[in-house]
Amino acid sequence: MNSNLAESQPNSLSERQALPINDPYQYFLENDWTLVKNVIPKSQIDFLREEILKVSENLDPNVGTDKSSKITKLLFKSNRASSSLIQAYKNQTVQRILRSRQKSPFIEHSKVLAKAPGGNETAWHQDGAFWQRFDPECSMITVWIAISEVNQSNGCLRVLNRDAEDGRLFEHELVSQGQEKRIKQNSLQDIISKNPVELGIMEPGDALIFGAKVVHGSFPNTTDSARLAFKMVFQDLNKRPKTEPIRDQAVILEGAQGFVNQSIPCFLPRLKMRKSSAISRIRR
Ligand SMILES: O=C(O)CCC(=O)C(=O)O
Repeated sequence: MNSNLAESQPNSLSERQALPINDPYQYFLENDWTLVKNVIPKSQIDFLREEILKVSENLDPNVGTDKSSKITKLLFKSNRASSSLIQAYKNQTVQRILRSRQKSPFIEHSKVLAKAPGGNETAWHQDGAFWQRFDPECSMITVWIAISEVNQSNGCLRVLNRDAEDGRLFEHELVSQGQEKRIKQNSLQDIISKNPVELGIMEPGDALIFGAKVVHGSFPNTTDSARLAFKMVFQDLNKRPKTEPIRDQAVILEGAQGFVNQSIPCFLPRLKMRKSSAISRIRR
């Protein structure tokens, strides 16, 4: 857990609101992250939240943000829930953003991210530090969708805006019994002092979208309710190293406008999966 930043900037952040972003696509091009409003309509979000809550009774506050794949799989047993997530993927702005970097995006992985009441903060990190083997160019893009309201009290994301050091992947160290990584403390102090922190304050259905080098983390959840989110992480099929087979849970669909995960069984009949040819393409 990284307490240094929280201690170094407690008050400057307490009154802050989310940035108003007028042109999310342009903002992404300039900053490597952005916020897109309403990628899942409010009418569908309540259902998604209920579905997640049904299977989220035993969240552990000590793990920061719970990333159980069991919850994700259970969620996707519901056709209605999965349709909402397809809708988020097909959102015009989300598509423009993904396509600005990726010719053939597929879901490399997806997770429900539930922060329990009392859940710890998630330390400052860059996702690229976790993915170097299979995403050496740091080209993967995360679409992090708020399922509940997300604010500073219940553990919203916080991101650092780009600066002159843009393009660097910082040194990380393992924390939380090797389950998480954080940027090493000496680098962190330096980065934090030079870069503005922005908060991902979001309404249910909004999406924070960010590249693999964006320095980010999340606040602790000091409320009595779980903070719920869902993320889909996209990779360009062409950027996957030939030596790294697509993980079992990722399925490539040729000819479809996007690619889905094997842990989402309800997608498969609808989109007529052609897994074997795609995987052999990847392994070539
Ligand atoms: O959802 C959270 O609290 C943290 C998520 C995160 O940092 C990540 O997925 O990289």
